[in-house]
Amino acid sequence: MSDSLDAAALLGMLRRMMVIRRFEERAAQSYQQANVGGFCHLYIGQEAVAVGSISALRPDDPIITAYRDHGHALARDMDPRYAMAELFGKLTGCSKGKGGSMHYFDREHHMYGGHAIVGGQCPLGIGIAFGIQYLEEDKVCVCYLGDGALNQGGFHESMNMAAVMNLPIIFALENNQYSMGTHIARGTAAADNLPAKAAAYDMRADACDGMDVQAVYNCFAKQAALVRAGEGPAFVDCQTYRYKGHSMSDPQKYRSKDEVSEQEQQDPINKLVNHLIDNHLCDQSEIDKIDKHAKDQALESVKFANDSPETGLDELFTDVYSQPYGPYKKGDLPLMLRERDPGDR
Ligand SMILES: Cc1ncc(C[n+]2csc(CCOP(=O)(O)OP(=O)(O)O)c2C)c(N)n1
Ligand SMILES: [Mg+2]
Repeated sequence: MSDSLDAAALLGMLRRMMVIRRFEERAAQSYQQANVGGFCHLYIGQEAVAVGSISALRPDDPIITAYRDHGHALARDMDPRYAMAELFGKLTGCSKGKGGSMHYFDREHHMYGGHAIVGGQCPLGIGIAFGIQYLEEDKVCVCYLGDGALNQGGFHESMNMAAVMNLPIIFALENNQYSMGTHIARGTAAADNLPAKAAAYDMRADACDGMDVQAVYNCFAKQAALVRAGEGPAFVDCQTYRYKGHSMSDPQKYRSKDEVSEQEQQDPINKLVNHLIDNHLCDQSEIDKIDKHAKDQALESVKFANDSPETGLDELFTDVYSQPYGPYKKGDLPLMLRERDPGDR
């Protein structure tokens, strides 16, 4: 680890990583207790990517990501209570309980989802970046994607347009080596030469150790400064690993326990803790305090989610269009949007 960040900044990043880790543990437990509906993809192991990169941005730089989105929302300081309530499908959730795990949104913190279609966030990301350019704002959009998205057409179209239009965007590859059960080497051409993906579009490529929060921070600080200076978009390969299954229902037959435990030796939270202690930047009691606070927040988020009201049917048609009935007149609504007589089945 390099040491360009001071103790306060590092402790801030540790706090965020611990909040994510403890939140995800409670999310897993809540899923097992059948309190979470739908899919649930945990971010455990990848915390340094969201925290390091988001710490290097300004609070109003927009971010957009795929369905493994809890970490990004929490790194952006979403209240864990609103994050947990979303998993529980409650009205107090960040998407009013209508999006679930894969569709976190937080307009206040410039977090634009949470998208379930692999690579689907890339065209949306360049749209956000185009908006920044068009309005001449001093912002950088970070669009996160998994290694599985490398093989999606939308990713390549977005890389092309970003390069052609010199858009203010960083494509942050969260290279956790697996796309569901498929290792990157099996499913992705040029897996050992990912800068080639950017070279095809004459785009700047960079890489960082995604298990080292400080390395991620430094890489994104550098790339964001270049984007702001008008040097064009970038592609960053963040080499990371997910410790849990693809989703909560993954028996993980495609990798050995030894592989996982070997990767656990690189744990991004332990790495930062060791760095802080070894360099006398803080003592163990301070670490314990941060962890205790993270655990309390996670527990509190579960209590809040449990106690929150269910999302009612009256919310079914809200937040779909910016106008109440979108392009339709109320009387012309298509069947699925029409107010139905409960007896009319
Ligand atoms: C277009 C599309 N194809 C397939 C799927 C099913 N699917 C969901 S997640 C996933 C794996 C994606 O892996 P990766 O992009 O590496 O992200 P990670 O889960 O590792 O974060 C697939 C194939 C989907 N959601 N969208
Ligand atoms: Mg992956």
